[in-house]
Amino acid sequence: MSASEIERTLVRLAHEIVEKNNGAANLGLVGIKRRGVPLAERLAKLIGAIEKTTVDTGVLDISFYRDDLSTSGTRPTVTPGAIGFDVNDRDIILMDDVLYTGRTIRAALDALFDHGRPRSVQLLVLIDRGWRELPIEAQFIGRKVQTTDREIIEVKFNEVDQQEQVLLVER
Ligand code: 3GP
Ligand code: 5GP
Ligand code: MG
Repeated sequence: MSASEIERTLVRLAHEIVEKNNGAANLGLVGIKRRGVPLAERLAKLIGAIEKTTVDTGVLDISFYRDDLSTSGTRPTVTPGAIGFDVNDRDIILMDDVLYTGRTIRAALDALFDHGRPRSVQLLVLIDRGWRELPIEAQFIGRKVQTTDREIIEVKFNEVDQQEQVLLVER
């Protein structure tokens, strides 16, 4: 995906979110570090422009909550209390760049519920690359790409990478 394809996809997703949620009044967007964060910020801007309002955004760092850390060899780190708004009774849209096994999202739900009890939680991903290991699906999807185990999705965002594109690459 080029920069303009990413932009058009995000515009479509913003409209889908507003349609499904009858506006933006109760929404809160939560990005999963790292590249879910620019996604949440951009969608908050787009939805805010459509609905002429401001949309709360927050950040989740889920590395502490993953269930496979023992095999990853890295020390877990936690950013405490980073969501920054009250999630109780809100309609929360979790955002990540790529959905794969679903383990990150399961962990993100754990982390989110430590902050309160949302009215609903919906999931947005830019790319669904298949290979789920848990019963987790996204409601808002940029693109579905069936990958092999030798392929990964390279996501580059200006805010993080100083370039803007999504590529399917060999490991
Ligand atoms: P992100 O945190 O910016 O979203 O999971 C840590 C990072 O490694 C993620 O970046 C993700 O984009 C990148 N990554 C690329 N391929 C893979 C993969 O196959 N598995 C995992 N867990 N992360 C991957
Ligand atoms: P999970 O397997 O838990 O669904 O994904 C783990 C984390 O790694 C998530 O943040 C997800 O966005 C990221 N991820 C998994 N596969 C890929 C991939 O192929 N490319 C990129 N960029 N990120 C990935
Ligand atoms: Mg990610």
